[in-house]
Amino acid sequence: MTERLPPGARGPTGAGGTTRSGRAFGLGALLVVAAPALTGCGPERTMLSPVSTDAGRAADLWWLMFWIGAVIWTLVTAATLYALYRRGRGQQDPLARRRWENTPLIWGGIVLPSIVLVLVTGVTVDAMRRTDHRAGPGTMVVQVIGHQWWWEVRYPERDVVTANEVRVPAGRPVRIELTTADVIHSFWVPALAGKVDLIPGRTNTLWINTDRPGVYEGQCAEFCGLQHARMRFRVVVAPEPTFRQWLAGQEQPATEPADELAVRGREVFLSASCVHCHSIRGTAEVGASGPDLTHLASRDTLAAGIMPNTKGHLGGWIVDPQQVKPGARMPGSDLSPDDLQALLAYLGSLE
Ligand code: HEC
Ligand SMILES: [Cu+2]
Repeated sequence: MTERLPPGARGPTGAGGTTRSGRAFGLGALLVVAAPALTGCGPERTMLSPVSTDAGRAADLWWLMFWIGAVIWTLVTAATLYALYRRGRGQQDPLARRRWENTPLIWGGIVLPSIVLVLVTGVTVDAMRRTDHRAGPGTMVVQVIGHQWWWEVRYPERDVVTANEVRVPAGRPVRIELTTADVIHSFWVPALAGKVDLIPGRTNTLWINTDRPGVYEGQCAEFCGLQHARMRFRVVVAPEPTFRQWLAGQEQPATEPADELAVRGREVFLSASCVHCHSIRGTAEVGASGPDLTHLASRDTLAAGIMPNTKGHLGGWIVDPQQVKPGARMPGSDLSPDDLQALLAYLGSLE
């Protein structure tokens, strides 16, 4: 006789169990598919296409750990499936037999992890040692100072200050000296070098050494407050002559305004609040809490790499920075449209 269940009752493998595991599986699959998007790493900021020997070492480490992880994951999954298969067929769990009891524990729980951890630690320490270079005769020093939420960039050998763009010559070792004006930040240009923190009261160093000219995207990699995600920068690697030309230009004081509109723009700049926070060398050199604007027009981006340096974006930023970057340490302004146009003409002339 067949046993009948009352309507609505569930058998031992009832629908409840199936849908629950089905849902868990669906969620798992979704996470796997979404993972690359959730990391927030676009193709322009990946450490897997290195263009320097140092970044190559970091990428090699990444791949080593990836493959070790892949092998371990495969082994553990195979063992789990095997145990389930034995149980499903009503066989005794092989791991439960006395003779076996401690063997998998000793090998899988102690010996294997120890080998893996010692290996990975050794390889990592070696890579760290190799990327910590010594200053030589050709070394160039660039100081980078972190601010909420932008980067001050200084060339101490010349009297050059800029922001959010680190220009370096190709084929020469560059020592980046990292400090911070407020909280902890982290300097990360994945294609060029590892990641080093900017810590209050300390100077950390990071080396950039590549012979491949290009523009490499960087990002603050240590949560530092509201606009941490919009604290970007770029490293521009240029051939030596191009770099020298740029540096010589940056050394000059600000260009004198060439027409009446720009002259008026300079008046606006000097009479508005701007001078309390910004310097323009040769014009007003008091403000230091915001980026130096002496050669603003020579930069490609504005407000820590979040938008292109165009007249429209610049105007929008000056009128209402809080709209663009809420929390940014710059207040909005209530300039008249004429004053704003004059100011934009002046700032746009600061090549
Ligand atoms: C209270 C200080 C303060 C005042 C006043 C101020 N700024 Fe700023 N400004 C900042 C800070 C801080 C930043 C960096 C914001 C960021 O990227 O998060 C900034 C960024 C900028 C930038 C972008 C620079 C770059 O290289 O990305 C421009 C341009 C600028 N300010 C122009 C002005 C002008 C023009 C005025 C006057 C109307 C002004 N600022 C008033 C603090 C100030
Ligand atoms: Cu930061």
